[in-house]
Amino acid sequence: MFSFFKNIGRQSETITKDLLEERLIESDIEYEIVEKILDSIGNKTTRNELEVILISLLKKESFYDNLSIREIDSRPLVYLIIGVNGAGKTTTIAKLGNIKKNENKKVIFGAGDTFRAAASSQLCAWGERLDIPCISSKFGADPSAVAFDTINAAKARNIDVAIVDTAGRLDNKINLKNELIKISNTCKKALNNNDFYKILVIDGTQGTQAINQARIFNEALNIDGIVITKMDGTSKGGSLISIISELRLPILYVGIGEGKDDFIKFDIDWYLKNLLDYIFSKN
Ligand SMILES: Nc1nc2c(ncn2[C@@H]2O[C@H](COP(=O)(O)OP(=O)(O)OP(=O)(O)O)[C@@H](O)[C@H]2O)c(=O)[nH]1
Ligand SMILES: [Mg+2]
Repeated sequence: MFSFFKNIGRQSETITKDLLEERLIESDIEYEIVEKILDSIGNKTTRNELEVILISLLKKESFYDNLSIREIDSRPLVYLIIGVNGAGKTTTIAKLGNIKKNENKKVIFGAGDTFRAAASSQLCAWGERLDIPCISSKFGADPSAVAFDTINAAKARNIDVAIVDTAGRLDNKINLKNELIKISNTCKKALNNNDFYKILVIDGTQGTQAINQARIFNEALNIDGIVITKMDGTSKGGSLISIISELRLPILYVGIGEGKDDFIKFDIDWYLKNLLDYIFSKN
């Protein structure tokens, strides 16, 4: 079975269309994409031929041209973290904060999920463990106000990176999309119109469902990049293909556990190599 972290072993030169179909399905690639791949090959395929097809799904126009996040060099650098309920946003904020801290950056957290009573304390508890200050407000407060206060605190305390949490779900009366647009506008205002990153967190075990949700978030706010969580909970990495090929957004990190260090930088060439190794493995 295709696993992100396993070494696959001996490789075949070519494989038949039938075996290719089997392996693509096994690795959790959406059938629509499987069909697209199968349509572009003959009865057999080589690794090189398949690599070209996958590259056209996963990269920009050329092999050397990866999807990458746009450069923003304003200070404080703000990350607004969005995604559905339970995707792993708060944990991702802790992991990202930890990485930035290890790069000797001063970091602050903003507990912008005021919808769930325990959400603020969950993020601020991470802040305590990581020695990162955390701005929070009371349950039910306006999340935009928390974002505003966090950015202002970052400015006042000369902090490099501010990471703001959001709720994945809101009261029916409040439209999540409108709320996210409001927080986003507030961040921009607090930054005197400077740009900031909007990062979408997706649960990697959710497959197609996650993509549908991602599409909605991306329509509401133009997302800059994606973090895929819980890849330790699935041996299959095929859902990443759908996410990249459909959304055309860079994947920044992959979550591989619940701890602060269970986070790896995503490398598309490494991913592609592992996927091809699996598809062409002899066993
Ligand atoms: N195995 C594993 N678990 C993860 C990973 N990332 C997050 N989790 C767990 O998934 C659960 C939900 O994570 P949270 O970070 O609370 O998710 P959230 O998106 O903030 O959830 P809400 O605040 O309810 O919207 C927690 O139990 C996390 O420990 C990961 O990469 N691997
Ligand atoms: Mg949360």
